[in-house]
Amino acid sequence: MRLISATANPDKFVEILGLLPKQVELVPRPEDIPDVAEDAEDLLGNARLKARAIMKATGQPAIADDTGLEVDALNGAPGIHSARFAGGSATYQENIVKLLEALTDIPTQDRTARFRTVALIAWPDGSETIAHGVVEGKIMKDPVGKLGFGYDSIFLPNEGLGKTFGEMNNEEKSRISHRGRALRSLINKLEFGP
Ligand code: ITT
Repeated sequence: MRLISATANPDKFVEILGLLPKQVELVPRPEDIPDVAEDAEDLLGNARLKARAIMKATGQPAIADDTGLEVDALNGAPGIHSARFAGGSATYQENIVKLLEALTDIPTQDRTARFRTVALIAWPDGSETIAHGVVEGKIMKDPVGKLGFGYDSIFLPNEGLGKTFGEMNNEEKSRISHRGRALRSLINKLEFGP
């Protein structure tokens, strides 16, 4: 099976590639496809916008993931605005600085948060396959670890034996991560030939 990746984020592409079984050939998003405006109300809506745009542009099944970091002390922010928390073209580092500043006075026990992913395949016949994944954790007071991407260095998963995602390689992270869970659930819904 051939799936076109809808993500324009190379860090996400590498994680998704590592999660798919050998029966699936993941093709990078063609570079000539323009940016897709992610202006839906929720993760599912944005995943759908991305996957459908790439499916329509290529005529092939396309896979998208939309992910948000929900911080309880900020009433669920940055959520669907995670990529642009510190502004339209914010870097990972600028987003982290803004988030840590927003949580300056919040004590450890109240720094609870979760990553949530919706993964979606848009098929050329108009149908969809959808799956969800969540990982619970806490926001650190300072970044720890240089692996991963995005907010990984400040996210301490409850199941991570004391390591942040920034201290885990892709395999360790994917075992418990939002994206790992969503992609495994998505794959379980697909039917492969012998
Ligand atoms: P595409 O929409 O092109 O796939 P994106 O980077 O905009 O790429 P999302 O909207 O899903 O992807 O993610 C929003 C942001 O959330 C992303 O830019 C990162 O800063 C952060 N993020 C997503 N997944 C993450 C992960 O596994 N670990 C840490 N941060 C993550």
